[in-house]
Amino acid sequence: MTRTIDANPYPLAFARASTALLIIDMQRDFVEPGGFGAMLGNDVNQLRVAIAPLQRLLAAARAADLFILHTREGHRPDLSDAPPAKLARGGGDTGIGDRGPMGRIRIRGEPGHDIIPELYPLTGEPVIDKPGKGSFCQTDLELILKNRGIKTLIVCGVTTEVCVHTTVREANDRGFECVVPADCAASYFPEFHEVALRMIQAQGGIFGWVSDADRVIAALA
Ligand code: TIU
Repeated sequence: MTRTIDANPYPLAFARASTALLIIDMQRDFVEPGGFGAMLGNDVNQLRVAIAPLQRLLAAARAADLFILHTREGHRPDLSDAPPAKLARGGGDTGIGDRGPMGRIRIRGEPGHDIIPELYPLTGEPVIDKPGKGSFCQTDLELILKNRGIKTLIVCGVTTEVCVHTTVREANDRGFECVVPADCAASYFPEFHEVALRMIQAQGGIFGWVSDADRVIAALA
């Protein structure tokens, strides 16, 4: 059955069986007070506003039997999958692989790398571990989505202008239709969040759609 999500710049047609909810990098080190993001001086409250709408959307997606996937940005403990250019980036004293406030920074298995308890994956919801900002780069995400017959992605998480944007761009070029519920994504920089969402929907939806949790939930019901 074809449904529509009320979205900008125009309604997005979708079917529940071919739609997935993709939640990007809701990891403790980005989102929690006392994590690495906060240590760098970022205001994590700018990201935490997305948690409650995302909890509502996640519950609705589970109730609608949508395919749900989660991503985490991070690396192997030996850093063999971390590009030297990424390791050098930032210029600070503490970076990827170093000891941070919640274990080694961006390392799989460390507390700060894990997904926040409010949005923790259930058994059967794939978790994609990605070494980059985009969720398709050097992961099996595309294979998993194609195997499930997924055509439409509801993309949420943090941060809007970095990992959410990169993922939506990658997905669009691979033929997926992406909608970002504005209140289910967030940035440390509110102006970047706003402009990132405007960029997606400009020019007739140049690489996607923008909606919000309430409108997506209504469409799933
Ligand atoms: N997940 C994600 O967006 N990774 C980042 O590094 N984002 C920043 O905004 N730093």
